[in-house]
Amino acid sequence: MNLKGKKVLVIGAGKSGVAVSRFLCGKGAAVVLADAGRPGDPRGELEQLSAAGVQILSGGYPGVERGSFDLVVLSPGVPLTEKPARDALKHGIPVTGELELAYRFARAPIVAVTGTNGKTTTTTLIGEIFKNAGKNVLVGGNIGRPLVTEVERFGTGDLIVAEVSSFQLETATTFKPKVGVILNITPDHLDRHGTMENYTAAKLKIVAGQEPGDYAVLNYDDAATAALGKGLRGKVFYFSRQAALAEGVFVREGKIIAGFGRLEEIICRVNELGIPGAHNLENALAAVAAAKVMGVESGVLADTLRKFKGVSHRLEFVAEINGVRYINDSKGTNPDASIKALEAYEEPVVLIAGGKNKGSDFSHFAGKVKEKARALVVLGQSARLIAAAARDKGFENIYYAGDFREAVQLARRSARPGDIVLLSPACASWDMFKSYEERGDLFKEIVKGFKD
Ligand code: UMA
Repeated sequence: MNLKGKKVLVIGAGKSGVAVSRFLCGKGAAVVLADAGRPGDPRGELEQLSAAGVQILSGGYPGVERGSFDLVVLSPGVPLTEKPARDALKHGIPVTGELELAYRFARAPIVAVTGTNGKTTTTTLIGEIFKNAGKNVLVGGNIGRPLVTEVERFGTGDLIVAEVSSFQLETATTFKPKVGVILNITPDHLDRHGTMENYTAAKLKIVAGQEPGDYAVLNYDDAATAALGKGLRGKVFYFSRQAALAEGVFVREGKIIAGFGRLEEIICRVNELGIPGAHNLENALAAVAAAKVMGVESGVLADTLRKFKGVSHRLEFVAEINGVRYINDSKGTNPDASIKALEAYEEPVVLIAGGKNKGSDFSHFAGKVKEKARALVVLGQSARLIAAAARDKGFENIYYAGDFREAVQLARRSARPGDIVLLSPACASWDMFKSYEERGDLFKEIVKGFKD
């Protein structure tokens, strides 16, 4: 891909757009970076880009006509229905995204991970496994580190482990990882994708372009995901928590086993895993499968699985105060993720939930609240929707919080010694925060301010 002298329009001046603009600039392209909003510039990145010759437009987009641009690059948060994307496609100007761009410049093989939930944990764990196996590894993507920033520093003997979202896959065209992992597919981002079919189609792109010699690692227990294995050209390697597989990674008698036809290898015992919950077992099985098809030795795998303690904002222990344990699961950004968080604990839970509504249905989640929670504190754009769903299930111990700080205080007051206060909002953070990280960090700060 020759970018020298090309006129490129980048839409969205967030993490992705800034990284893409810097990359394109380095390749000698003439870059216009446009944002519908008015993004701040706390780290002076936009100022640096501007000094490097990038034209920055905020509060709207420039017109896109035939000949005005050679390429349009969308940030993941920008849908294909935005005007510059529609106009570009109308005029035959290619539209792409950061994932595809990074792929075109990648020399290292890629292990890519998608799924509605568990992406970050699994990506991080796979990264750790390969690091422990002695590989030079780039871990990036949707996890918060745009691949394009560092992709060229990694050679054919190295490895890229990428978390990829449905948003990023939507603009991928030739992206083809050596190993593509799909963890699960449950309703999420329906406000963006419209239907489950569209959302699934975006996820499928991670393995759709694979060829013989590539691997598709799929969840055998998740019907929607398992079904995607039909008709792929890459080799399908399943993982399962529930069924013993002739070929794949599975659990038998409390042990994680990798099976290759008649050959079986015991990796370690399930109860040796350092991350809690059935969903994390699935993440571990997926990571083992991805590592095994790439030839990682079982000893390295077992060692990493025992040491790995999970990622921030995902069932992250914050503190124990007056016998109450506070858990930060700010990354629980859809109902299914928060159901899994609730299922991970035996103790009564005081749950803090609510945030930006992404078109989710909260009824199943509300059933789990009724089963597991002592109290529910709701806040944000979807507070009333969640409260109504809980009431429909016969759950009445609900508190409305005006802001985030009040929500944590209300949860503290409702909790009794032995309880868990769990922040797992089942919603995106974008109605009140810039990101789930900002939301989780504030939770930790407030909790750490509580005195015994
Ligand atoms: N913007 C527009 N027009 C639009 C929408 C947004 O101009 O139609 C502008 C906004 O005003 C803002 C900028 O675009 O200034 C934000 O771009 P973005 O939403 O793509 O966010 P980035 O900061 O670039 O972060 C993106 C991913 N964000 C999203 O997919 C929403 C980050 O994933 C990712 O870590 C980062 O690129 C680096 O690759 C976050 C995420 O929430 C973690 N992902 C979703 C998820 O995991 O559920 C998919």
